[in-house]
Amino acid sequence: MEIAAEPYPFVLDPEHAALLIIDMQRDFLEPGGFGEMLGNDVTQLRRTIEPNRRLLRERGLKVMHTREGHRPDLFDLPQAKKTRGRSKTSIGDPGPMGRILVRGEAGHDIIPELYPKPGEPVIDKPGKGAFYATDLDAMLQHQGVKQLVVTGVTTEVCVNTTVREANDRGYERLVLEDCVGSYFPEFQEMGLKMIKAQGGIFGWVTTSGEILKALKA
Ligand code: C5J
Repeated sequence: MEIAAEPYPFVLDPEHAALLIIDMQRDFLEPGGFGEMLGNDVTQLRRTIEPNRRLLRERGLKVMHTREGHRPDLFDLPQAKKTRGRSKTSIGDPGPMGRILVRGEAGHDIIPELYPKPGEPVIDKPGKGAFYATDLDAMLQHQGVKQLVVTGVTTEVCVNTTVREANDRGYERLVLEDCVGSYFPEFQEMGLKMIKAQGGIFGWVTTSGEILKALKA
């Protein structure tokens, strides 16, 4: 199934593809969450909710979700990650929606609009990349997945890191530009340009409209 994409059409094999939705968590997307507390404009991320929801409704692909966060005892939180940013409130501290980026807390969970359905695995990851210290690679291999359709937030951080990790592991990667978001418009633009530059050095970029068109055909 050929999908119009940049830098050139992507040949999707739905039997061997999965939709990987990165970190659509309340603390990153919701007004009043950790992201907004740090001064970020969450509307830049919230515009991705509806296209992701349309994609999920179509149900043409296996679906996996990720969440960035840490064990309640924080044994998996590097000190360098905890102290970076010199913020008065950091990961593990009480935040507006429970302890910040700690598993089991309200803010760590996925937004209700995209909440995983039974049978859709959720990968809890302590890092930015979804492959680091998780069983994602094993799950993809056992499910015969060779292609990843990647959506979620944020474009230049967890999406880009995961796409690069997937590149080194031999997966093909298609990123949907209207379904990924950054708090910073310039990073959104550059984050996507970096993926598709040099003949698609980290992958292909298209829109949810193009993939939905192909899946419905
Ligand atoms: C993600 C972040 N999910 N920006 N995290 O991108 O810290």
